[in-house]
Amino acid sequence: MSRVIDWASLSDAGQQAALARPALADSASLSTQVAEIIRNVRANGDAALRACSQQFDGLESNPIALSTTVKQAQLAKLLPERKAAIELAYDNIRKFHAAQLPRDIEVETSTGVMCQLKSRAIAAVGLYIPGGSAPLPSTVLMLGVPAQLAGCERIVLVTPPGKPAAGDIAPEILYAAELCGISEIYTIGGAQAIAALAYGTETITKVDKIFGPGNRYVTEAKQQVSQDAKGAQIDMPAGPSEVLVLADNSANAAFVAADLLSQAEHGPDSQVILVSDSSGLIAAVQAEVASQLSQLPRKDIAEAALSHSRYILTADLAQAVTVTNAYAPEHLIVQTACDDELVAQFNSAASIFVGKWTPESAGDYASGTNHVLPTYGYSKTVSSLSLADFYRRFTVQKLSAQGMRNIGPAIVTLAQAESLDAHANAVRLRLAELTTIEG
Ligand code: HSO
Ligand code: ZN
Repeated sequence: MSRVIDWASLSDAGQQAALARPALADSASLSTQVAEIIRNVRANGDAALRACSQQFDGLESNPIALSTTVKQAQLAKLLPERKAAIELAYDNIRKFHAAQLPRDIEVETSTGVMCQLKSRAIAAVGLYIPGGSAPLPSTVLMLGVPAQLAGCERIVLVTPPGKPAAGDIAPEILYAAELCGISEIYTIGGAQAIAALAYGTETITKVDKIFGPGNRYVTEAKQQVSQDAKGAQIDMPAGPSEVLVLADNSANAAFVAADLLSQAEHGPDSQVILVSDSSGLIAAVQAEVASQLSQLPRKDIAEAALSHSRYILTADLAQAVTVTNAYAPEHLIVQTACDDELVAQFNSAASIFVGKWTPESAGDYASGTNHVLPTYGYSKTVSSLSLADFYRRFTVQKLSAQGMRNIGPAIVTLAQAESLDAHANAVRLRLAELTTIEG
């Protein structure tokens, strides 16, 4: 169990260290390995993908494209209560994202000068759905619902091949995909899947933008393809998942512990932090964590994450808010006697969960908000995934003769100030023509 950090007793450097994220280890060799996988997929297409399935997933054969027959056979296994739960989550996520529909705007900035801002769906998007220790149908909904609402022409889903056969994709993933109108599904994962989406192979046509969480290889591959103009855009940078709970002595220690553990079970590198002005609450939460942990099937993973968890005692709630803002957590849960007052003071969390009835699990699955969020402190400037991420925005403008008369002289002056004479001429010629017409 981690020791309690007394915030007020730390130096500035100590405070910074207490909130530091783990260094993303081994990045030089990771980036070389990933670059080699990408090179291989670009050079050898499907054959490279099949070789990767053999090497990394231990599969003798992988047809890559999921067939309708295999899909139907998997879907038949879906339990009715799971189907209903997926439908409830789908409806709420759809409602919340449908309300985010961008509207085109048109503004006449000066008389005769019309400026428009328009949004159009990105044509082809690729959704990466992790397999690994837990397949995540909820992530299909978080990515698939906005892609569907935006009206992307192609929505491609890739997910690791499954065991023992390549088509063993969880029925929950397939049903969530079906609700989102996704029919193009490929059984590949890892950096090779990102390479295939970004550059295309014989079977997979390239996409414009890649979304979704993944392990270190997937994250690194997304970074690399996004830096290549011939590659693909990506949703956001990513690091290990995090939760910070801010609680006072009015909080329910069992609820707080359960929330910390729900993040800890995601992976050994998950970040879990409790900030409180009450040493009594911290002690109660630590006791609860110990007892709840022993019951968890994924206790080994959670325990590994908890070994670098932090319990921070602050002098008061104001200091707790300062700590929270400095850390900039991906998920922030607040359970105090004055939640609403505190919410107004948070300035850097990606997704905030307010009050004892609002566990992170609500937003992870079914309340309607998106669970694809910036981690690793990026939430200071990067936003949580929203409908806007599935669009590109562009502008349209049109000047009438009157518009040219109105702003032309100012443009000439500015062009001269920048010593860009050709720019000035493009306007001068027109102003001269207008004088001729007017006689
Ligand atoms: N907490 C994860 C999302 C998730 N949780 C999926 C359960 N399933 C990252 O926001
Ligand atoms: Zn989660």
